[in-house]
Amino acid sequence: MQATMHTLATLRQQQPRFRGLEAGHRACQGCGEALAARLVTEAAGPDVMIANATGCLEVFTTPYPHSAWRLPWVHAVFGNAAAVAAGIEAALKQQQRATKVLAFAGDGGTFDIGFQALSGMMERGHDVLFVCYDNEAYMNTGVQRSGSTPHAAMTTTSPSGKARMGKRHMKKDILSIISAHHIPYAATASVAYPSDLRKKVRRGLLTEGPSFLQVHVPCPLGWGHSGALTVEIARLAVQSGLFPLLEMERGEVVGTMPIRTPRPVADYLRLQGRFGHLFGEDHRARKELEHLQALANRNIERFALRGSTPERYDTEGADTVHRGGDRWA
Ligand SMILES: Cc1ncc(C[n+]2csc(CCOP(=O)(O)OP(=O)(O)O)c2C)c(N)n1
Ligand code: SF4
Ligand SMILES: [Mg+2]
Repeated sequence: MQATMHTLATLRQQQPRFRGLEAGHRACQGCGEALAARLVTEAAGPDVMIANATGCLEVFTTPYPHSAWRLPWVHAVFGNAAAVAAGIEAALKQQQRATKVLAFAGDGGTFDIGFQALSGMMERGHDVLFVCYDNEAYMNTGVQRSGSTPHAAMTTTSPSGKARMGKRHMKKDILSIISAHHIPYAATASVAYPSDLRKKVRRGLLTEGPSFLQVHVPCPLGWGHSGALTVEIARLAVQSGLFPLLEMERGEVVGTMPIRTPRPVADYLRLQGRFGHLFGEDHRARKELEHLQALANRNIERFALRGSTPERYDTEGADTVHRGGDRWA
């Protein structure tokens, strides 16, 4: 039997799925952001353009002269991904082209420095899907705290010691701030639930006007865990109620992923070095743990997340292992 000769090009042609982000980039092992970007671009398909803010995703995919992107992609600065995406969208509209526009940014490029550009883009009604890869700190520059860093998490600028136990302040409720713009579609997603994530990307892209997706992406380096635990940790964030999966239309919650059996927040926190000080001898630790548990309980109550019966689409029934995206012609 004659062996088929494969080149890299023929192997790629035979791959059933579209891959917008190619293997061979320089992210850390187990990087949740890299996995999420792959899933987002798989779901979005080839007819898109991306404006990407400065941050880990930009840096590990494009060390000059290489690029891991198989899509039209442009680097925006740290604070203006939404403005660049809005400009691209306006130009495409003028040319009467149907290509969709995505903006990518980390939590720093969304919650903090990128927020005014994002707010303006939403207020002007641009047809852009803004994806925030939320790893809860400024990872690219060495793990500084951001407006998204959770209360009590340790970063290089919110250390734990005599004066305080990690970050003093609360994680910003970005979804509420976004929903105050009354945009047609906003949602949260997690790398632990890829089918749910892909569905939300498609919904965002099908929506006319601005849409927003906040994806929870563990960062092994900044969170202090093994890269092998990325998906498990992301899943526990959802199952504990600390990171609820929601969909909103024009500011109203229209969908949630029910939690079948809520897990204690301690199960999520103790796997991560950034919360290690909460499990030592320090007498302040118990109070902090109670506080974080209360935040999770409040989410479960506020969004009525408690599932009463096992459902296919809940935190245990939802597809967490099915891999691969759509086939694109
Ligand atoms: C105006 C400006 N200030 C600071 C920086 C340095 N800087 C580049 S990326 C970054 C942090 C990015 O954090 P985030 O948006 O959360 O993305 P991550 O790297 O965590 O994915 C910082 C502080 C910059 N490039 N421009
Ligand atoms: S530092 Fe974190 S976000 Fe950046 S590449 Fe490594 S794992 Fe990914
Ligand atoms: Mg970040």
